[in-house]
Amino acid sequence: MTYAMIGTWRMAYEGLCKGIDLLKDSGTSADAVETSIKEVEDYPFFKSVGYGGLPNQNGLVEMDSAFMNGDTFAVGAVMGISDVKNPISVARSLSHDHFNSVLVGNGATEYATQNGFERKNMLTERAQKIWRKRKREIEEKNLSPYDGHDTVGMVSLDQSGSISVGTSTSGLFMKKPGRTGDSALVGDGFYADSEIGGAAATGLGEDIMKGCLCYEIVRLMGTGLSPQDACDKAVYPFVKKLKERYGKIGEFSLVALNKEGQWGVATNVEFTFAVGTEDSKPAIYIAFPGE
Ligand code: SD4
Repeated sequence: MTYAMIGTWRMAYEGLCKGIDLLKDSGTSADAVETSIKEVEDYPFFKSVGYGGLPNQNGLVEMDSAFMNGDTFAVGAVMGISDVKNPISVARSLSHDHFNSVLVGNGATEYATQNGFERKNMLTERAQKIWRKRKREIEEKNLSPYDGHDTVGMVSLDQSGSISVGTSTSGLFMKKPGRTGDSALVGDGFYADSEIGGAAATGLGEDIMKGCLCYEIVRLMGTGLSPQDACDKAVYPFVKKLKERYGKIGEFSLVALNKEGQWGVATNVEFTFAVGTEDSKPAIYIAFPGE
């Protein structure tokens, strides 16, 4: 059996290389997802994930993360968790529970603390500086506060045919306390079914969730479409509909992988992503808005 992994944005690359190494050595897709996302969460210069992530309106870094096992459909997720080093590990741990597998705010942080997950002040000096500057600009120039957001999403296929997916983000910069997006919502920001494939999203969660886009991509792959055709068919007609009916639309990008290790992407903005497969070394690619 083959193995493969796809991740959103340039920031996914180093983590994805680690994930691919695991998969090559017969590691599980779940370990590949967790390891690769932890790498992104730990890197202090990515402004939208984990340590160094930009804070909310009140200056607090509130993070969303999710994990899904495509063999069992087990899902674990945290929303608005703070002061925890690796939200993805908390999400994966929660996926083992049938009850209480999605936790928000203080409850998520409390679970992490009680279960021995490493605590950490995730707000860096650099993130604080950017926050202060942005706050000034917003006040002086009367700008929209919401500027900048990215999620790392990883979809992984291992040699036993198992597919897992994970996401992690500090969400929309300057978001209101308690705001969440698509990244920890199953079917919206992520989905996996090992008999078919998996998908992950990045972009303006408020709009991604309107289309349940990750579920839709996996569903379409299940009808026999390639990951690229499924991405095209799920995303572009929805972009068109949303523009027509809602009037405006945020930026978003989706990645997909199927059980043969084939992949696809769809985006309405210039988008970098990383892919590694049994046949092609990990590399960074760029996609342009399609229709
Ligand atoms: C959210 N989807 O919170 C996330 C953020 C993101 O590119 O991915 N932005 O809405």
